[in-house]
Amino acid sequence: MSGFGSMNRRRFLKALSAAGAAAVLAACGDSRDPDATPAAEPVADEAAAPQSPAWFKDTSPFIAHDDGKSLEARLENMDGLITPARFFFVRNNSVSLEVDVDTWRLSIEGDSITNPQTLTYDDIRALPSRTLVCYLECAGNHRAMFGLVQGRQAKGTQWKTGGVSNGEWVGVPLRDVLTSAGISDDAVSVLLIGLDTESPEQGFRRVIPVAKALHPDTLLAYSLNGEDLPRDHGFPLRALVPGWVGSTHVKWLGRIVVTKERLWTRNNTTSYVLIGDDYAPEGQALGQVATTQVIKSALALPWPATLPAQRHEIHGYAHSPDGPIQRVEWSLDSGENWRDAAVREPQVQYSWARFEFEWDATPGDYTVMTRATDAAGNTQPDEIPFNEKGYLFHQPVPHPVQVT
Ligand SMILES: Nc1nc2c(c(=O)[nH]1)N[C@H]1C(S)=C(S)[C@@H](COP(=O)(O)O)O[C@H]1N2
Ligand SMILES: [Mo]
Repeated sequence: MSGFGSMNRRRFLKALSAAGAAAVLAACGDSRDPDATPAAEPVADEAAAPQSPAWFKDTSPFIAHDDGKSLEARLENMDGLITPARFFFVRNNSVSLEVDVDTWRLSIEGDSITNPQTLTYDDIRALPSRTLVCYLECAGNHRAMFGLVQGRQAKGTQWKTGGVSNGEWVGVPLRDVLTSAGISDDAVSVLLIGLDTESPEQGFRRVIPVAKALHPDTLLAYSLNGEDLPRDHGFPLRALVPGWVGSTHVKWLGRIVVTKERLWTRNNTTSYVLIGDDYAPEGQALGQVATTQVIKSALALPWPATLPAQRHEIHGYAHSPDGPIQRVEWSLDSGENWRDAAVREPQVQYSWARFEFEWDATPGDYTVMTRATDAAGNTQPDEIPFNEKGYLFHQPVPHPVQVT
């Protein structure tokens, strides 16, 4: 990979934690390999995010958050329906992994599995596959809005609108793999475990209920946008759980454990749980476990945006786990008055939808809002209750735009 000269990346990470970033960067002569492929042109006017050992991809098109784990996509870089992999957001709980596909194995085990399996990459690739266009969104996307809109900051990475992207995925239905492993009728929980040992819980893991695991659209995905899964997005294999929060889409999958008991781990008891006065604790969780995503919309504009006074065609993206987007409205006065935007075809299940509107922008400071409605009749609500970790914010987002 580029960016680390001849130093092996894993050693680089070890050295970083042992000696501290500054010393190692100095010893490497800034860690940048002058012969490496040059970074893409910075796509926004702000300074490029610094390259970090936490990721393989060029980080310059992103907003890199201070936690070193979150590359927020800039929606203004997106034009079509599919997010190019180089602009696709990344969220890690530790760092991106380099997995050797020749020695990689996926094990399927647990007390509800009668025929445990150890599958190779070739085994997976030989199975019948499905292709889905599907958005992937972090449960914390829009989290910053709790502070900006409700005046109460939630804990966690302060994502604005770029903790989401839309990809074309190819994979094997998890259902087929579980069926050949002899999943029994008494199965309750399916635990997906990643290989990232440096995450707070050894191997990032997330439980999904058996009904969702057996849904024919829940995939073990090996391809994004016609290419092998990029390393930052879980090569060689990740879960794709359409409509569910990003944390269920476990990357660098290594083990799947199916059990008769309902399983509780960090990621469904304290993390990825809606905690607050309006969320009654369920099971061993401190609140309601975040499972399906919620309807949202956002503008493909920098935050904040500055536009020249003229007629503009503005676009953005709306998505819902409950079916196609039927309507998107926009407002220039913080939601007092709404007009309809055009929602573009195609409307593919699980995909986000592109919307557009024309705005004859005259000088001034504006708060532009959008509000989506899906075919099932769900609309972005005026107000949602606060939750401590700031998941699933889906009130209309007040986008600051200055027209000069
Ligand atoms: N193994 C593993 N899988 C993981 C994570 C992780 O840290 N480790 N992060 C999860 C979270 S919180 C999100 S939002 C998505 C992000 O997927 P992406 O980085 O491909 O955009 O991956 C999920 N899968
Ligand atoms: Mo996430």
